[in-house]
Amino acid sequence: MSGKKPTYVTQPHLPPLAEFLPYLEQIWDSKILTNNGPFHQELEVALAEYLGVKYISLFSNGTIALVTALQALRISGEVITTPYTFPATTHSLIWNQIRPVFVDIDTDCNLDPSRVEEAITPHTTAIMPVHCYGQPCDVESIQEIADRYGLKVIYDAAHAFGVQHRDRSLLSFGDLSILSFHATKVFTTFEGGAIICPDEKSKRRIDYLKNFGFSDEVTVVASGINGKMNEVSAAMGLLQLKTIDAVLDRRRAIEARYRDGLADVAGLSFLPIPPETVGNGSYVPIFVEGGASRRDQLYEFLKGQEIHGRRYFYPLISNLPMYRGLGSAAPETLPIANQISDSVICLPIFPDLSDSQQTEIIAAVKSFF
Ligand code: T4K
Repeated sequence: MSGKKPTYVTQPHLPPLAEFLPYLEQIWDSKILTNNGPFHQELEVALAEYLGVKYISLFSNGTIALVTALQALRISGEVITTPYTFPATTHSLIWNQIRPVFVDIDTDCNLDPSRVEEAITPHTTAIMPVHCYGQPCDVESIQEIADRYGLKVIYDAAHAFGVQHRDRSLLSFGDLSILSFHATKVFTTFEGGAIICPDEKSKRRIDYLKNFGFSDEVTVVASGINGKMNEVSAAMGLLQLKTIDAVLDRRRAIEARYRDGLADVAGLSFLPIPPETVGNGSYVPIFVEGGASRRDQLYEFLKGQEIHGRRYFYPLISNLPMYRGLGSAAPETLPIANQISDSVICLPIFPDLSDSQQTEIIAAVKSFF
């Protein structure tokens, strides 16, 4: 231990506690703690407006939102998805008795649409891509394939809060998109998530599904789950929304400074900046040449200086014990995902990261190389 204060890959941006207390007082006064309470209703409206989407259904976390999105569209059989993600994406399929079919990613870390068609079988019902690090998937190509084969598209947009693509919300593409509001995310409600719905009818079904299937006090229309967001989380969301523009600006500025400060380092690269996109600075992945052992050396070197990057996403999901037996999980069929997973480190990025902390991180990475 160096005695130095650790810098983690991320950290929530918390408002002053005094600003949260009036919300808590309201909750204490009303004694409404959950079940579509007033803050929950207010946050759904405010978020839909802020994000520029039609309807939102709030959830207790992003994983239950994914599980419910698949239920809502009655997805079954096989779903084409990316191996380069957090376990929640793939696990949500298993929790619905759906077989994941892995397709390789492109160098942008997102599902490669040119590889999707060859993975379609008579059992395929949907495509579930991830906007990895908030970088837009090739939404047009994916939709074109889905339309041609009659498939649904569910985006795991856990990282994509506030991202604009071609002058519209990235969350408005596909049939449904899900968000995560976990403590480590750009916008947090402690734990939380959401499904972005294109119309009132799909929101209504999703609202039933997240509340055990109740459509009214005595009618249960589906075998739903408990996916509701509580009032304390919803209040946190309302408070977070007040500063979200400044938070996104700060994150984008930090990302730009990393790109600038490390631009000339040989043996290290960044993702290309996606065209026609306003990003959210949610993650800053760097890719280290020389294979996993070289990447791990950098990871340990930084850790020794209390700089705790994270290897998002390593190990690759298709190499995990519960998935590696699938035909589509063979490493030979997923060369880019395996290579990127062995080379990635996400650097610390969060609004309260100071310039001097970032200067130290940049200097540490440079000194390694
Ligand atoms: N789909 C995708 C593509 C996802 O990335 C995720 C979640 C999901 C779906 C599922 O959404 P949720 O069901 O989680 O809403 C973290 C998060 O737990 C997870 O939400 C996130 N993706 C994933 C990328 O990162 P870990 O295991 O790396 O978290 P942890 O606890 O190691 O935290 C990382 C660092 O953040 C810590 O070193 C310190 C800091 N931290 C963490 C927490 C929990 C804080 O400063 N405060 C905190 O409260 O998974």
